[in-house]
Amino acid sequence: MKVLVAEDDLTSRTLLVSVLRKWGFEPVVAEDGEEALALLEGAGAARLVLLDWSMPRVDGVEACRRLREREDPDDPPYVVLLTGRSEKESIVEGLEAGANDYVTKPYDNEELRARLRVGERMLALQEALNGAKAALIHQARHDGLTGILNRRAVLEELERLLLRTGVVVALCDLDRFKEVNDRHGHLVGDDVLRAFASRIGERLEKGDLFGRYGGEEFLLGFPSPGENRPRLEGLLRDLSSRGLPTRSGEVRVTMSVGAVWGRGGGRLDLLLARADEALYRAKREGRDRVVF
Ligand code: GH3
Ligand code: MG
Ligand code: MG
Ligand code: MG
Ligand code: MG
Repeated sequence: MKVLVAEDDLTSRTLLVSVLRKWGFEPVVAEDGEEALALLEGAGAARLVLLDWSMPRVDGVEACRRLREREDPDDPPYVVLLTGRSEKESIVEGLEAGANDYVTKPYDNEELRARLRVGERMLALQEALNGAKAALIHQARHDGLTGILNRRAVLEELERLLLRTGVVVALCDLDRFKEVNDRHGHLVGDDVLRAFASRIGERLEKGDLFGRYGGEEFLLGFPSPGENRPRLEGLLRDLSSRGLPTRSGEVRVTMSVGAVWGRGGGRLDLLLARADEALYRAKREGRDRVVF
């Protein structure tokens, strides 16, 4: 792990660097606070920081304050002030400036090493937290079965497209899906829904939207009014000509689609109602078709 060492005194710096190397850290060296701030910027910078207090230009406490002001709240560096100032007021000032820890010189090697390990644990905890947060955010927007956008997310995205440019909304409903469940069981039905989502997903282009509206109903959104009928018909043919892989072999399904163009600035609920009417017509006219 990289450790940034900001220390103006050559002897202290050399000692610190050699002991850090011995412990397996990768020291990055700054000779004052300003250099430290520059080295701590950007991706790949050290997250563990050792700051001397008294340094020319920008001192350690000031560097610490500035670090805290500009830090990404999801990726704060772990800062240890390492200083000869041992009076209580300085310790309080250093910690209030945002230091995570405060070590006085002359420091004991074993203690410093243990305190750096505390820093590593804190950084690992932050990383785990970030991972969990990212997973939760993903879960909140994606359907658990198929992995595509869930109802809320796809409606949000359609709303956004509708505001900006207008959108073609295609409401897709698998035909006689109840029979798939009745014939093969619900687990195979679930496999079909997953395979369906990935089959459609393969054929999407950048900027297209695709999400699960609910059950065996899906929403597609295309940002431009042209060329969509042949694309939707291509999806239908693709679906009806090749079975979808499931745990008990291939299952062939078809879908019916109601598609409508929504002009920029229109209302999504009205657009969806029109798509639903078109879908109803597609079902009534024999299924496995698109109605615009
Ligand atoms: P239609 O052609 O008129 O759309 O007929 P359908 O059978 O597809 O329509 P219906 O709305 O009567 O039935 C939908 C079926 O989809 C019933 C329900 O059990 C099934 N279904 C909905 N969600 C899931 C799911 O997550 N997994 C499985 N396996 N089945 C689901
Ligand atoms: Mg100094
Ligand atoms: Mg349905
Ligand atoms: Mg159906
Ligand atoms: Mg139905």
